[in-house]
Amino acid sequence: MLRLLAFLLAVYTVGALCPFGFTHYGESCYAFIAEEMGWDKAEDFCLRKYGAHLAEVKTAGENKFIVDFLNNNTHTFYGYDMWLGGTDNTFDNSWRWAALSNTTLTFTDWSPGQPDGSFQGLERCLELESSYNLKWNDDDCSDHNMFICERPFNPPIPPLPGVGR
Ligand SMILES: *[C@@H]1O[C@H](CO)[C@@H](O)[C@H](O)[C@H]1NC(C)=O
Ligand SMILES: *[C@@H]1O[C@H](CO)[C@@H](O)[C@H](O)[C@H]1NC(C)=O
Ligand SMILES: [Ca+2]
Ligand SMILES: [Ca+2]
Ligand SMILES: [Ca+2]
Repeated sequence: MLRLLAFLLAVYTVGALCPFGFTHYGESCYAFIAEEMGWDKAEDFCLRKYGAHLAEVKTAGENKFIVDFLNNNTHTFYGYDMWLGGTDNTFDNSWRWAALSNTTLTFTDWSPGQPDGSFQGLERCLELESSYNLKWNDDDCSDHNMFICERPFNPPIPPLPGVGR
């Protein structure tokens, strides 16, 4: 019983409320997936495997967290582009976080000259482009990229009875 309490307390205090392999930032947990696939397959992977979606990056702080994580883990991610959950699937430069919330992009971090839809007008999925210092780029959705899944951080569990009072 004591051991169980100690375990619960440890989980509680380190805030380990993201699933294994996920990293916590703000209200969300993120998994950085070192497998390459097309945008649709990547979204499906997040959903099937983790009940998550491709990441929706809505603030400068969230963007910085993701870029910092990738720069801190260059042994795995250096030189790879990373899908995010944004698409322009109506071909009219109306970018949306289509994977989950279907809201328009508010914060953006486009690389200069992007989005340019340059692949025969078919670049309509959002990525962090390694050759643009992980700034945002539109690219062909069928390209095989690594990607980032995001799911909500579990709400804090209530205080344990008799602990910390
Ligand atoms: C990146 O590394 C720095 C320096 O060790 C650390 O302070 C920061 O929390 C790390 N950020 C992420 C998102 O891993
Ligand atoms: C997303 O929102 C747009 C604009 O409101 C709407 O036209 C579109 O049908 C929505 N898509 C989905 C999948 O809900
Ligand atoms: Ca988000
Ligand atoms: Ca690319
Ligand atoms: Ca582009």
